Amino acid sequence: MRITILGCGALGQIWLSALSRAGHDMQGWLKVPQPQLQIKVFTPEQDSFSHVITVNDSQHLQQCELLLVTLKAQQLQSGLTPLLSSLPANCPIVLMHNGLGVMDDLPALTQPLCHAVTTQAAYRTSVATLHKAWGITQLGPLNHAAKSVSHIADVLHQALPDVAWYDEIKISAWKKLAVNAVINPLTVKYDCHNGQLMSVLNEVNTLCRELATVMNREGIHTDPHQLFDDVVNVIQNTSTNISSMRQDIQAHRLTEIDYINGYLLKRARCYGLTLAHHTALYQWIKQKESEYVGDAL
Ligand code: KPL
Repeated sequence: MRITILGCGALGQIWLSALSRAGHDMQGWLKVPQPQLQIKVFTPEQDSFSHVITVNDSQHLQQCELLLVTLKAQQLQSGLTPLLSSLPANCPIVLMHNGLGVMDDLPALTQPLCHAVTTQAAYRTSVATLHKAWGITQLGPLNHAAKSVSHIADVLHQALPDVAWYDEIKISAWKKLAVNAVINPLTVKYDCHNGQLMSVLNEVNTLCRELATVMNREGIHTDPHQLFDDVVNVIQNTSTNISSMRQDIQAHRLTEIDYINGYLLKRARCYGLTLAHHTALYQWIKQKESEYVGDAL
């Protein structure tokens, strides 16, 4: 299959490597074009794979059969919009990012549009990309045209398992948003690894209660105790992680806060709810971002 990956950071590179090894005709799409992309990826078992990947080939894009977008939510509009007119009208687009609400930023699309929610963990060092831990990926439709492209889940599953198709991807996306809305900003507030949040479980509990009120209004049946247990599980299972938001703050990049806690607060307002603790966390992160926002734009 002819596949383009837009966004060649750590997550994009583990997919580039896995899909190349599965025999697909791959290219990467970069904001700043370069002749080719050399990548080296270590699997969780420490096997290493090196690839030289074609970059920004517009002919490849015009014949593309899948566009996998691993840009962060805040980069999507400016990254994806310029590619749409070259992309075949029936080419499925898979958006793989944290958070919700990007549809509000995008123009109307003819292409089938899917959302992928993943727990695959990867990060980059100066010399290689490390696929830190195997995760699962849930894929589902964001528009009507995408209801007939569930075979994409099999293509992705053969390269980097586990991948499964979910017609109700909104449920998976909200559950992931809930985890990110608690862990990510708290690790910035306390400048700590995920595992150190075990010492602020009262705060975790309060944030989960606020989340559950909005999720239930959204039709995602959520028990605050269950949500708390789920978040604590992720804190324990990713205890040595530096959350993606903390990494963004450390690198003076814009964070995904508007698509995580910001989206939650937007939905809460629709139901006349005010979430005092999520509002305070949101403002905390926006304040941090504003200290370097000139460099990040
Ligand atoms: O998804 C994550 C992130 O950092 O964005 C968690 C689950 C919090 C793991 O670090």
